[in-house]
Amino acid sequence: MSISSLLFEKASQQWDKMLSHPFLKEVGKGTIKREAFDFWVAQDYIFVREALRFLGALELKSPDYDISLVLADAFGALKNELQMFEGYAAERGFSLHVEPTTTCRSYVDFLIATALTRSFEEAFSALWCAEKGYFDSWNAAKSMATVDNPYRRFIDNWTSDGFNEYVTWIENTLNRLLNGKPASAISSIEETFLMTAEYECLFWDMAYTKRS
Ligand code: MP5
Repeated sequence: MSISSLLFEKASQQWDKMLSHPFLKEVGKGTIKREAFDFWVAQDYIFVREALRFLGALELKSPDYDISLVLADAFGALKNELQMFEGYAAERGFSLHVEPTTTCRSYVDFLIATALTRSFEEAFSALWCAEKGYFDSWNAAKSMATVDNPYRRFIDNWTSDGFNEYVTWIENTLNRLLNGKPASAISSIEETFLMTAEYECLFWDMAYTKRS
């Protein structure tokens, strides 16, 4: 069994919780309360800004040039996402300059600490979890969405062919890097992957309840 399948199997409970989350259902149906959606926008804006640092730490530890180049493109994708959030907030007339919730702060601190203090592979598994989590989550919302869904730009962003390719590349690269590693190296990667999946669930809970 590939490492990615193993990780995915271990996190099946978190994945089920994530994909059946009422936030995503209501985004898909277009019935989510605007305040809850806007709350998520402001918090995810903070997440993506901090993700630049996480990616920077990964880039610094990149084991080869091919990986470095793909990560370099990912910075551009983050910049486009930040502009998407800024455009939406400007249209809706709310400020993105808010304090991070405890969940948001803890999640980004966890990712950055992982990238700085653990192996590249371990931090890369957290990246895969976060990106795969968003790809699957937004596809779950998409499966319920009509063409006139008000959140279409967000749905399209994380369900695009380009994003799918990026997520698949992370998965294949992770499998390549971990092929033949001893079980002891895999166990801490499993822990990090599971913790990231937990944080993904908590992030949806936080947005839905508009609480820390
Ligand atoms: C992502 C995100 C996806 N924007 N927010 C959370 C809470 N998890 C994952 O990352 P990216 O870099 O926006 O594709």
